[in-house]
Amino acid sequence: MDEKTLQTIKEKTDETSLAKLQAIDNDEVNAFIAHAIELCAPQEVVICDDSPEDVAWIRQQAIDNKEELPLKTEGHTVHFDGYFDQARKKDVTKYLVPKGVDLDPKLNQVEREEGMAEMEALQRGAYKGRTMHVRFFCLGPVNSDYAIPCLQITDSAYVAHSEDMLYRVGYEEFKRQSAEKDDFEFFKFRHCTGEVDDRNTSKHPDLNRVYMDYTRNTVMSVNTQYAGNTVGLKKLSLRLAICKADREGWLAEHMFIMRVNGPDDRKTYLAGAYPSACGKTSTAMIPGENIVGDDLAYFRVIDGQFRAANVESGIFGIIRDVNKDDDPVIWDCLHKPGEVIFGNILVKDGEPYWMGMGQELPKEGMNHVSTQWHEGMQGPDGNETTPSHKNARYTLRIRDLANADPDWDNPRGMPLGGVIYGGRDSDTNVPVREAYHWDHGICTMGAMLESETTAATIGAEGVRKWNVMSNMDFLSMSVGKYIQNNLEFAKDVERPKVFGTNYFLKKEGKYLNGMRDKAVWIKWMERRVHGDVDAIDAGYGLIPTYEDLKKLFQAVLEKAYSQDDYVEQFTVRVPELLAKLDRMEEIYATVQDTPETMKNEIAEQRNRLTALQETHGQYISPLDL
Ligand code: SPV
Ligand code: MN
Repeated sequence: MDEKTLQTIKEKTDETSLAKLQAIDNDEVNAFIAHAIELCAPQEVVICDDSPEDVAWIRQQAIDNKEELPLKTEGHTVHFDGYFDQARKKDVTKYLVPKGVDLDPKLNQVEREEGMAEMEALQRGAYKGRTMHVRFFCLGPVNSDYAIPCLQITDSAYVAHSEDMLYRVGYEEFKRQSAEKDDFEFFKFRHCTGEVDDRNTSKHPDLNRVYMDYTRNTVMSVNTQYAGNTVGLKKLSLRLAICKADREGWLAEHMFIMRVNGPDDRKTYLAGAYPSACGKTSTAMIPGENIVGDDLAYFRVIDGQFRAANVESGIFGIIRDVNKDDDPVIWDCLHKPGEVIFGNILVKDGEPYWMGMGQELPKEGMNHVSTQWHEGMQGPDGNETTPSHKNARYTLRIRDLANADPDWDNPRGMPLGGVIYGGRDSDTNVPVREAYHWDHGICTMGAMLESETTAATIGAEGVRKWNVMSNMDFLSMSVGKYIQNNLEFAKDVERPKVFGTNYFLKKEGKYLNGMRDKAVWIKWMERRVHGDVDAIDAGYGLIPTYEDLKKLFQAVLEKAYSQDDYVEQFTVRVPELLAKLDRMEEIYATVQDTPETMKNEIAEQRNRLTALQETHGQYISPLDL
């Protein structure tokens, strides 16, 4: 370490902390820490390693400084974010781009020098009187091809504690990679809580900014507590990982990974991308199957196999509607002693409550609105408030879930049998379909993914939003290039089958499927991966036969599945399908670098559907195909 850097760090740390840094002995690490000290002016700097003592210390810090409040059940705490800081904010999340660079007109960007000046002004002196935590974590399994070491600087013990639950520790990984690799590369995050009120929430949510310096693998955020903006390894890292994957020829995806249990102990791994509120976590948590991860997946070719690893070691899940009957495994974890952080729920007498938990909620208590919330209370914006926020969350460790796949941490990841794209769609797609081949799936399922807004989102209900691979919010390159990368990935090896799901088909305002039916679709996909069952060509993909579904409904749900239900659910809705192609052609006409393959797949889909329309009409029963 050079003398100046050493002095800057030494002034704020004790010898134990300093020794930990010296053991890593990396100039870029030291420079990032020294710069944070100079910029943010902390009272002290604490550097943690992977030891259980350091991990426990951080957890206690979060409680001592009241970022987390203990609940009645041992190990449970609650954390509150400010009223205006309950989710990721797209308008203040921007890429810092070098002069003259345009990543894509669809992405939020600011010229690097300008954005950096704004960010540094907001972060200057932000750690005054506070402790700067320096933490080392790892995205993906340590000591694996997937591993990306990450350096997190934050003055929030809640952020550091959340990262202990959601990610693998990475101090030893830093030491190893720094010593072994000439081209050692890591991600860096600097988060500043900013000025806070007596509830530890931002006084200046309007000055919340999240800026990605993708050319330097760095993300900075300020004036926010919400984990989606502060926990560097979550969505901040996904944006950097998409860039890195582009440089290195692999894929970083916004997907769950699950193990589906087939006949004779067969284990089949599926990954799935679903926009918010489309059943992503509940699919990964289907009873009888096993979860690997619920949010971030890296795809790589290893030893000639298409494999995927869970980037995380925990779940930051939506708690709304988690109830005993539909989510018994999560419910159990949220009620037994053990480490859980609840976020933005309602607390009464030390017990957590949330909307949709299947029991009556107290009419008053402590929540994100007030320490003395009561029913009918208005928020600072004059809107009526709810007992828990619609985006209220829980944070827990995968290993604490009874259905965790014992292999979830495998450094080689999992061989993928299938990739699923699922959206919320009331009138177009059948509940489950299979692509003809990889390119067809990537283009017509992944790149054409749409989801309808729900009552829970701001604005009109039922508006379709285009969301490429459910990764639109995190793309750090042009849309066309990202699709092209997907098309080209793993060209020389056997690729997974691609499926499209839709749990939200409606007739006259009523859902055509029950919550549990997805357990059947998942089993059908598993059978298709191994060629156990036949499928019918529906012009825009392959759909199940009635006989196969009837058997699976009986076996999985002990439910009699009628032929009428099948016909209704699996009717090919040609006008809606063609309208979707029209929408997509319109959208992709505005994407400058739409791959030729994409244009061809859309055109071929249109040809197949119009040909079907001529012979079979507008609404085609699967029995007539
Ligand atoms: C999502 O919104 O996709 C999440 C939660 O997984 S957040 O951390 O906000 O990204
Ligand atoms: Mn997510």
